[in-house]
Amino acid sequence: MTEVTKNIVIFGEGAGKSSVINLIAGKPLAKVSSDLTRCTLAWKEYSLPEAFGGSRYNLFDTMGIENSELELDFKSYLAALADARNLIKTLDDRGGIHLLLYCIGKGRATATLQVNYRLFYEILYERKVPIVLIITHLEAERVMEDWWERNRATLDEYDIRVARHACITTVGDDRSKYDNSQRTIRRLLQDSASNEPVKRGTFVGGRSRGLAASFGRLLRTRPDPNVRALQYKLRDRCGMKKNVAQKVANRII
Ligand SMILES: Nc1nc2c(ncn2[C@@H]2O[C@H](COP(=O)(O)OP(=O)(O)OP(=O)(O)O)[C@@H](O)[C@H]2O)c(=O)[nH]1
Ligand SMILES: [Mg+2]
Repeated sequence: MTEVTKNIVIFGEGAGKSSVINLIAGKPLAKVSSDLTRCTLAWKEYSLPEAFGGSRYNLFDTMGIENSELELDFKSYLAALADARNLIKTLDDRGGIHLLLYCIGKGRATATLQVNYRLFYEILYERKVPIVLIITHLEAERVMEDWWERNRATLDEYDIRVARHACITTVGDDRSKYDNSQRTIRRLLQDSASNEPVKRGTFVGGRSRGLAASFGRLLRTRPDPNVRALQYKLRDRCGMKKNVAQKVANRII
């Protein structure tokens, strides 16, 4: 029987995305940040050396998405979103995606988590792809799963709904927690990745946008209604200010 290959995208702030890839692979494939500088500068693909659960896996590491309105940070925020959009298009051309991993750190659940969840899952991926939550940095917990018990009510309040979750550590100091984390996350991939690849499909406005937008620019008419609809969504669902939503919409349309 031929094995299917599943495409898994991992996103989130700099909370350990690359480390999670290495944990799943069981070897250091992806470069991990060693200081405060951002490490992953554009999406990158890693093919897992071993198949499990009857599938092979391609993991797509993405740029961290720290949102800040400081100009320099805002530029890299926009770059991260443009890169995420580019990955979706690439995967559409390659057949689609099977699972989204939202990777967060052990801190308390906050409103930023909600914004990023909505931005990626709801707006960029249009809720079409299964999503799971990975919580890292939990090695100091006696029982790592306790994080979930403490935070699940807050996640519910923020309306962050995921098919499954994994409370883990990616560091190997405590061998049994590390092994446990690896087993948990591999099982998660196996159980949560969709059987069929999902295509994100045409972006808001799709092909027709090109022509309409060019004419719009030529005639200096009002902006494309699809761009305006997206700006509205970004303001309404992600709480962005008007000028921020305009810039973001132009990067992800
Ligand atoms: N203690 C602890 N440290 C971790 C864990 N996971 C990641 N780290 C550390 O957190 C830092 C960031 O990890 P990365 O894997 O580079 O995070 P990232 O999300 O890929 O970061 P960017 O690519 O910059 O967005 C590194 O110093 C890691 O060693 C964990 O479970 N526990
Ligand atoms: Mg990284």
